[in-house]
Amino acid sequence: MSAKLVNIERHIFEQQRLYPEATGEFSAIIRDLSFAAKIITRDVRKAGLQNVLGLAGQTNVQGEQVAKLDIFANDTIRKAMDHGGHLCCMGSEENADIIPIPDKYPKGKYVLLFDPLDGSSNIDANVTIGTIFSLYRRVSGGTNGTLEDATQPGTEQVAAGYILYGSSTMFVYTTGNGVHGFTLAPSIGEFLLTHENIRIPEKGKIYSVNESNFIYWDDPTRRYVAYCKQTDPDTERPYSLRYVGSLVADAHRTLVYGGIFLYPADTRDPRKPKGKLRLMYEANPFGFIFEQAGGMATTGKQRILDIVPQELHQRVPLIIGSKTDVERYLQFQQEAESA
Ligand code: P6P
Repeated sequence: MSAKLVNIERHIFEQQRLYPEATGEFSAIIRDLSFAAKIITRDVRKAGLQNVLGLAGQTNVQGEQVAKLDIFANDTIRKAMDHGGHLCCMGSEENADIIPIPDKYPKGKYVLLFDPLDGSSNIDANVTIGTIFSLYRRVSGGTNGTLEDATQPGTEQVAAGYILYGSSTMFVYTTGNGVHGFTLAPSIGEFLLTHENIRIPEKGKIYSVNESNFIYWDDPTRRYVAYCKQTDPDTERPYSLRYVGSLVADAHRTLVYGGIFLYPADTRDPRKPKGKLRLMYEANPFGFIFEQAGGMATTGKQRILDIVPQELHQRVPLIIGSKTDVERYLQFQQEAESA
């Protein structure tokens, strides 16, 4: 018997029924995001043909300068999301300030934060890249959204997800009722449910970190990574190291296979033990997703979702993964604190 065909619209509509107070706005927002994902997929898939087809970053056949793919993705999401009447403002990795909703369009009660094309530096190597998004209810009054709406703690998220432009295009999201994955069927242009209620394995055998930063890590992180290389008493095998250098690829593999991904604090500046990754549109959405899938997300000192943001583009250390693996990392941090 063939699996039931559930597209993303049907799934979010059925999810909607779990929230009596929901007004169908989630459905519209996720639907508009999936529309943007299909458009970005089309151009990401042609990226390698720039010189032949005169696409992204070159002049096209009409001699027009075509935007680089990450700018194209940013513009695509803004145009797909700005007129539906569901958002009061947006925040993007590509824009220094919050993005207002044009006066000609109605304003809504949600705020969308996104990284339009994370890992885009990998495009020329044909490496998997992705879009990451996070959705909040507005907290400010008035018509237009404010910076206060776009800098809420991750615990306030009402939805989060990512689009993975890999061997296939996947749309993965949570609204707080599990994590669900959809795969784009190009022949019909629909995202079909392929990974219902994704659960991360309790413990994995893969650690994922850029080891070239070893000299910048704090001592507990160094000792934890050294531990991953020791023979594991349960499996007599050390962990395997996998690192793509594209957050959506590394995070998705960690979610599906289990293990741990780390982008630790850089201790060169002890006054600001920051990492490289951004809180509002990288760490928080993945924090929500990993906790919903039974995993954990921490800075090493604090639960990611509890962080009270100080600014829109704030960077934080990010450690996400299987509960057992992240807890083992935290043991190294706690031992150091109590030493
Ligand atoms: P590094 C890509 O540039 C990115 O922003 C994330 O997608 C990725 O996880 C990280 O940077 C990789 O950084 O320093 O290891 O190259």
